[in-house]
Amino acid sequence: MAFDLDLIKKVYAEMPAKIEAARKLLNRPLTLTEKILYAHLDKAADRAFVRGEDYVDFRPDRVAMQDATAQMALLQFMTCGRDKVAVPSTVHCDHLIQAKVEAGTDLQVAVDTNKEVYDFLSSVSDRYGLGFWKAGAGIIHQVVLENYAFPGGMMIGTDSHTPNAGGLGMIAIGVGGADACDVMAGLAWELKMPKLIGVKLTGKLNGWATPKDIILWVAGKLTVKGGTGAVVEYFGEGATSISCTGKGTIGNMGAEIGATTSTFGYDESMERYLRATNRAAIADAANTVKEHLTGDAEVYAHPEMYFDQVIELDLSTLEPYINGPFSPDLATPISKMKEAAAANGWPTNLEVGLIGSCTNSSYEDISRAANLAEQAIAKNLKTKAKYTITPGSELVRFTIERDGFINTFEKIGGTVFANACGPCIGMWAREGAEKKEKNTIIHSFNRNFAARQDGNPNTYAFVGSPEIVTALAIAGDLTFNPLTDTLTNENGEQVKLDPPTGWELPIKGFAVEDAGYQAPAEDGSHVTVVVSPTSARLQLLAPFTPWEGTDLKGLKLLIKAKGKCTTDHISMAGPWLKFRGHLDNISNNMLIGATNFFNEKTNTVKNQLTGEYGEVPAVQRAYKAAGIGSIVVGDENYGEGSSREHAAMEPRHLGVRVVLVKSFARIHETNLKKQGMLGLTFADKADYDKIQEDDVIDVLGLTTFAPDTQLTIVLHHADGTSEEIKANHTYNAQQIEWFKAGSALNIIRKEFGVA
Ligand code: MIC
Ligand code: SF4
Repeated sequence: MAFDLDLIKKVYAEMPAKIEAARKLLNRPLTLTEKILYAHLDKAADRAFVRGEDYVDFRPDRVAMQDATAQMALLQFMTCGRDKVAVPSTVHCDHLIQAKVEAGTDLQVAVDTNKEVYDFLSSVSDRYGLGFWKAGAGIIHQVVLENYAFPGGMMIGTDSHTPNAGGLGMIAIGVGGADACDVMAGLAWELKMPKLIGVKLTGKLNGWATPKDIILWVAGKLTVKGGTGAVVEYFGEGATSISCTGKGTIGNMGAEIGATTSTFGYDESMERYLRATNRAAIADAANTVKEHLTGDAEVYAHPEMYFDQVIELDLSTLEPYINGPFSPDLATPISKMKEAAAANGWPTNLEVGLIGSCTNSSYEDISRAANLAEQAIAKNLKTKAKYTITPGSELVRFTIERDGFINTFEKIGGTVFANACGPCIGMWAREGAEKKEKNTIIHSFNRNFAARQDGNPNTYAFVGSPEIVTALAIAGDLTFNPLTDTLTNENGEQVKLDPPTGWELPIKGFAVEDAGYQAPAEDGSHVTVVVSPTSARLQLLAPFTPWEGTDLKGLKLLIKAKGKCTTDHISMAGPWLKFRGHLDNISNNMLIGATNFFNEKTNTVKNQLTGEYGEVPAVQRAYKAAGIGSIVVGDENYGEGSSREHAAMEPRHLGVRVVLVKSFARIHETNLKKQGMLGLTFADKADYDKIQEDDVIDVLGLTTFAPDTQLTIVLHHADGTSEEIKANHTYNAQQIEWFKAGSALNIIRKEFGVA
């Protein structure tokens, strides 16, 4: 069944005229990204937008949210006085399921322990007209790809890996909950017109190389910052030669280079996938506007004339990559792993191999991994490392069980976890992790920041394709190269694994008994949404206070964070996920993972009121109690990683006023703005070095706060001297209003007559 077919048909019906108008305006051939963006403008454009400069209002077709971010998004939505969501929206219960024993047991435990939150999400969905996917249905991005994504569409999702839907030719963008709230409330959604990176894929993957290796290679090339503010558009014969789900993997992990999103032109692989997932009607509709669902031929023939940056990759020569540890862009080709591990002292004994997640759990991925498992059995190899499988959806899980793959995995000692995020987001009760021993794991997920999977900062986590993860788990060795190396089997013979084979789509078709979907009530007005005032997990939101109308003076430095400070460092996941609906409680994890520049320690900062060192949230609460504002200073790409707006709401709630950094990751910067915070960057990055531990800081120029105008920062040092530095910002006129009102939501509430 295809959801929202009428909506999709409407998009396609209007598309040709809208694209024609854009073509006239730009007066040149168009990329796919431009076609989709210009076809989703809030108001018809009267000029071509400047990429990387102009803020533009869009009308996305739909919204998706996962349980860990939906709580905050919907708590915000509930305060803005709307009766029903304005565009089709869905909620997916996937992040709160802990992987411990195996799927069935773990799911039951999750259903019990998260009852209050699931009931809340289910009743809010019912009340306001959202589709609800129950715990066990699968991971948001896989479920969206299987049910909602469509070529040429535009969506936003409260999760940074929303670009997974680019695999089906969408512009799908990860955002914070406040952005989702705007769109669900029927408002336009603003984005800076992205720059365009073109990736030309030539040749064809062969042997052990997979779509995952394409994005691992791209991540190595562009780094975790390289895609910031840009959409990555893949094209070329190599792009059409890979499966739709393989494209999804590439789009998904584009989040790891900071890209706004990634996308691919509509092709036969997408048509096959749509038909296989019961959406022939969408494929038929897409076929009627085919030429609009891909970039113009002239663009792909001369990409350097139309993209801001072009990179080219010959898939025929691509070898598998392993990225990590601790960062997804540290790319090592498998043939160089032995050297790299020795040179860096990475522990090579592999303890666990984990496949699956939202990134890599398609039928194709699983069938190819199962082929390797079958080879291990046939060649009498004993699997040396532990091995786990996290299916991305019930549709995939049911089908792979029917086709015998789960049975094969179990024969090599594999454990199947629930269709959920599990180990990918620290929801992994890994035995012994608390001992914090140095050890190595490899997975086919997308992120490997320190402590992300099991809470142990000494776990060296590497990322590879499901095929490489499986081969390495069989070998139990990070430096095993299945392309060249042999293994000793149980008979003492040397055996070699053959390159994996599998099926793009199930020959017998997909099957499922209960996909886990719950449709909303036709009329939800009678549904009551309960939030207990004594709950530890849910808390109704009180609006943030507006700006006081003066410059900010006397701010205490809370922390000068050193080096990588991702949203995992600012608002840790794992055990803290349970507080995602309770702002005050989750604020107790604020910045506990960030390294204090002055003592190189985490979660130990100087309380300037007492001179003593304390935990970051506690010190900040002391400033709040004393009515003193504070400032957080950070390094490059601050807030990289996830979309969680808790990383912006916690400091806001606890009284941090300003975040001043060398550079921001896109979603986090927007989240700060939406919540009424000041997110600033050093005009001169070297000024980061001027910030001292006991600094008291003023921010001047706020009474004349205007776009493209610097603010002045005065540092009052403890020795009585002071110095002035300049800060840049990217606030436009509208965003300055958010700051003044105390948050973007305060403005919406006023517009809808709630405040
Ligand atoms: C992640 O992969 O880090 C998450 C958990 O999916 C996040 C969202 C969240 O923090 O809830 C993301 O990527 O946006
Ligand atoms: Fe879940 Fe991991 Fe995917 Fe995020 S990246 S949605 S935590 S599986």
